[in-house]
Amino acid sequence: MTQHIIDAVQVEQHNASQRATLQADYDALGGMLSRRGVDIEALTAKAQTFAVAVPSWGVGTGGTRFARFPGKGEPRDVTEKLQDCAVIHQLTRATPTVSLHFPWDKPADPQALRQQADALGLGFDAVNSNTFQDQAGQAQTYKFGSLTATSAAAREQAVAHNIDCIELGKVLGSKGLTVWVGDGANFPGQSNLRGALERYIDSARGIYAALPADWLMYIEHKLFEPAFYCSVIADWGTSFAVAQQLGDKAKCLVDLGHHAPNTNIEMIVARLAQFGKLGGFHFNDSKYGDDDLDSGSIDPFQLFLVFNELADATLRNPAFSPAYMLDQSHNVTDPIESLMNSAVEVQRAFVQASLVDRAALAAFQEGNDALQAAQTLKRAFRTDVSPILAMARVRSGGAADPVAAYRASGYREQVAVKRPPKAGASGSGIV
Ligand code: PSV
Ligand code: MN
Repeated sequence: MTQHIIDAVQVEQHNASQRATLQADYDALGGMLSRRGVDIEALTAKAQTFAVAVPSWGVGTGGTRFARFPGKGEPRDVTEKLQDCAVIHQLTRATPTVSLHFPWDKPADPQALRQQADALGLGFDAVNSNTFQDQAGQAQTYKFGSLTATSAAAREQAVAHNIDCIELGKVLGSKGLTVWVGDGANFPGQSNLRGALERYIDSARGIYAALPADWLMYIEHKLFEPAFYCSVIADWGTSFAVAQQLGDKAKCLVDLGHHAPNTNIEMIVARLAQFGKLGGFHFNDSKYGDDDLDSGSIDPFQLFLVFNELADATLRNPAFSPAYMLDQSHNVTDPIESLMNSAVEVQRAFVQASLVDRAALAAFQEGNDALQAAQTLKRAFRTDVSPILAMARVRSGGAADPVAAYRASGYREQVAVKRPPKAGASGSGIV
């Protein structure tokens, strides 16, 4: 029996207050879709299957390199992070798993953490390693790189940390490891470009060898930051080459903020899917760089186009199932609200992409009717599927309007009392 953090009666009362309006909107949309030959019930059932993992680090207030402005009642440890994640899932019914980051989330007792997650109705998605920071007492520094460091001892330490993450993940029931390194150079000539990648592949082989048979290793690329001249794993081509070198269990992870401005991300998605190397996503949105803004807040059409490619890939191979995760930083909003909204925005793109008339699109493409092909996508994108999303949530036991239900619950005020800020927690910025 799942333990609910928000009183289920309160959620039910909230839903009752929305029921009549929601039903009217749902029926109107159903009528409109049926004239297009689309069954709203099938779409709602599909929406109910959607799931995206919540990043444990997303429930705390983020920050920039300049400052961090802590929020009230921030979770102070991994158990409190799980409670916040459970609220997000309880109200959206779209986030059944949590992606942990080690050593930030290293539990004193991994079994006990798994039991807590079970009780809250949560599971664990891919675990993330962190070799982009030094930890207190660490023997080797990552100042000049981790998996690609010129120092063999630093590389060995980084490999060992990734293997520790796998071991912890096994106890937690995770099935994947996401590897992102900040390694690179700030000056031309600082690093031998080929040598650094050779060291990366060599280190990554050591991690890959420790992967259980049913695990995947997700290689995450990022154009720049913290290395501002060149990053070792800077683009999807490098990520793809590395994944090819490592083997079938290595796949590429696409973080939507990790590309040059104006990059055609949906094409990267199509390419990786075509060659069987698309492992998963870190969803967020971006205006200028790796902004980690809320999913769908800047360019919802791009998110839709990504899902349009995923829908195409799924039609070609029904077994195709990349891992969906959010990776965001919330500086001016309540992180729980931002994560709920973001999960819904990703789910919205998933449902809208299912509305694309694929036979018509294929015919327009075949006939080189560019205008009608584009309109076919736009027709799906312009359809407001909000009533489908709300109905899916209500039917799955969530809230018609997650943010309204959350605010009415008073959760943030309650945890603000229970979770006084840690002394010295603070001020300093993180990227
Ligand atoms: C790096 O910018 C990144 O996208 C990686 O996924 C990290 O693990 C995460 O952000 C948190 O810093
Ligand atoms: Mn990421």
